[in-house]
Amino acid sequence: MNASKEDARSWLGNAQSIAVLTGAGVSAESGIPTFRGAGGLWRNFRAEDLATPEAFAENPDLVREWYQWRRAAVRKAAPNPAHYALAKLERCKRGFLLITQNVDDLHERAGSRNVAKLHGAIMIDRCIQCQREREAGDQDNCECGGRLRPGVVWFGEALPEREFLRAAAAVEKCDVLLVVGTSAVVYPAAGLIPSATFHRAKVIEVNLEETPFSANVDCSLRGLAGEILPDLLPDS
Ligand code: BV8
Ligand code: ZN
Repeated sequence: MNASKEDARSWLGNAQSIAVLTGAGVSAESGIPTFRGAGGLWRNFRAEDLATPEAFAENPDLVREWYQWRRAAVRKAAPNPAHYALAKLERCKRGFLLITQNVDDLHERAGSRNVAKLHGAIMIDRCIQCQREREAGDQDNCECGGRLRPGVVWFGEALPEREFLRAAAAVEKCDVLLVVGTSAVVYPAAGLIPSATFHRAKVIEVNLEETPFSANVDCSLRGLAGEILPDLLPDS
């Protein structure tokens, strides 16, 4: 049963605790290319080909160039109405966690505070030798001589345990899970969606297209996150 936007708005208004799961679609209207959408390709490479330890070991310069290209897009980007709506929703709810698969910093720049970053942060560099982290810049090597890699989780790498446990716990106890702008194909992040349903939360999905979970969620809204989210906010 696909409930209406009005139902979704009242579920959010009545909820004691809300969890949100966002993907690249929430940053698309800020001009940041998504992974699998039309604009997501870079020189015909797929994210799965470059966002791996193997690709970095084989061709660190190419992988680094891809991240520098993406960082430039993040620096140029500004949060859009979807980011601001989620920051506003957090302020009017006692129980709230924003779980993001995104590695950009637009949620934080829009004012979101309680954020679980499942896949790390692109604006951070980490030394593969001494593990020291720093703001991403132009240098390729650490003072210790080790190569710098982006502070993100690559395919085949484990998610930061603390972040994932926070996300899983929030999803188990939330009244509503709001899923925004994700193709829901990357695990274990996507597994949070059926977990919410299993724990009897209402699940609302906002996406331009159908996802593997569209038929199972309680309310699947088609359209731009930047337009739908501000309209979903309970009148606070
Ligand atoms: C792990 C960081 C184990 C890097 C990313 C087979 C089956 C199941 C799983 C697997 C499998 N084979 C391998 C796996 C595991 C693998 C996986 O899930 N692969 C997938 C591809 C099948 N997962 C992993 O490897 C994870 N690790 O499992 O480790 C382990 C355990 C212990 C010890 C060792 C190992 C790690 C996954 C994390 C990978 N890193 N990113 C970087 O960014 O460079 S994932 C990458 O995809 C991004 O983080 C992104 O967020 C994520 C998901 O993509 P989306 O955000 O959904 O973006 P996408 O473009 O796909 O979709 C955008 C959506 O928005 C679309 O639906 C579109 O319609 C919509 N949209 C667009 N514009 C708008 C919009 N909606 C609304 N408004 C708009 N304006
Ligand atoms: Zn170092």
